[in-house]
Amino acid sequence: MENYLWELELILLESDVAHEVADQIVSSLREKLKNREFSSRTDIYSQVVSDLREELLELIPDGFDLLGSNKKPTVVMFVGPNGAGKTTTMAKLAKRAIDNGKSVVFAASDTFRAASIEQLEEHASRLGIRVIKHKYGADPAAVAYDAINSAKAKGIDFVFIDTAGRQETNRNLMEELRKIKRVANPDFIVYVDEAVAGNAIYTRLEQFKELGISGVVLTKMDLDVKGGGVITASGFGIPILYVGTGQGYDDISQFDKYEFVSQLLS
Ligand SMILES: Nc1nc2c(ncn2[C@@H]2O[C@H](COP(=O)(O)OP(=O)(O)OP(=O)(O)O)[C@@H](O)[C@H]2O)c(=O)[nH]1
Ligand SMILES: [Mg+2]
Repeated sequence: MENYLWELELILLESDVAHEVADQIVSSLREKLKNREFSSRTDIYSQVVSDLREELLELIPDGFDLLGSNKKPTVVMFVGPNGAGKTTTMAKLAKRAIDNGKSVVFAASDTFRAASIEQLEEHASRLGIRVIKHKYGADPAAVAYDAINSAKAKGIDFVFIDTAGRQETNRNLMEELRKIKRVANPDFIVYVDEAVAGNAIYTRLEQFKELGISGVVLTKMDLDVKGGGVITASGFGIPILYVGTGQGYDDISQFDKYEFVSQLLS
């Protein structure tokens, strides 16, 4: 039995699952298998696979579609590391919302990175969405505040708040994000990371977790990924809501854990 579990731990690590989460899965599987009786080797193998399936389905929380929210406006704040795909994901979800007959306004609360406001405006003009913006270097929380007020005045369904991803020594990103949260009081805080980051998602998400993350979006699933990112992110008990599967606006889908686990174990 220990051999199987050891082999499984290696497979998880090779699939780029963070060791903290791999350990968690293997220990819990060991407990499940402890009291079982086996008559043959193949028996053990198939039991391990079926217990692993059950274990993964228990570990990975059920997702939900935040675009189903009927609160007006529903305020969603997007956070995550540099270059993970926050702005692109916001645009994709905005397109989805519009396709469902909803309206969206963007808050350009990344007032830090060069060209971030123009990038957001480019998406917005293609999608026919208004952007609430201030100047570069302005207070991101104030931008969010203005966007929410504008949405309230105009009866807009969703406010999507873009935020900066970069951390600089003289600027505390977490402090800034906490302030936006305090001022905007978002209904959802969405953590966006790239699936290709695999086990590295563990330390990154650990940093952002204190904000109170409602759900995760994993981008770049179209690139070569081994599934480790999904399992690692799930180790925090936070649901994965959507996966990004390309650079186009329609390259996003709701995450389906049953499909994911089936593919992983096939
Ligand atoms: N292949 C692929 N590329 C993606 C996906 N999502 C985003 N990208 C690309 O990733 C790059 C970074 O995306 P952004 O949306 O600018 O990322 P960001 O998190 O806003 O970046 P910063 O604002 O600089 O922190 C862009 O070139 C996107 O086109 C995806 O699902 N698949
Ligand atoms: Mg961005």
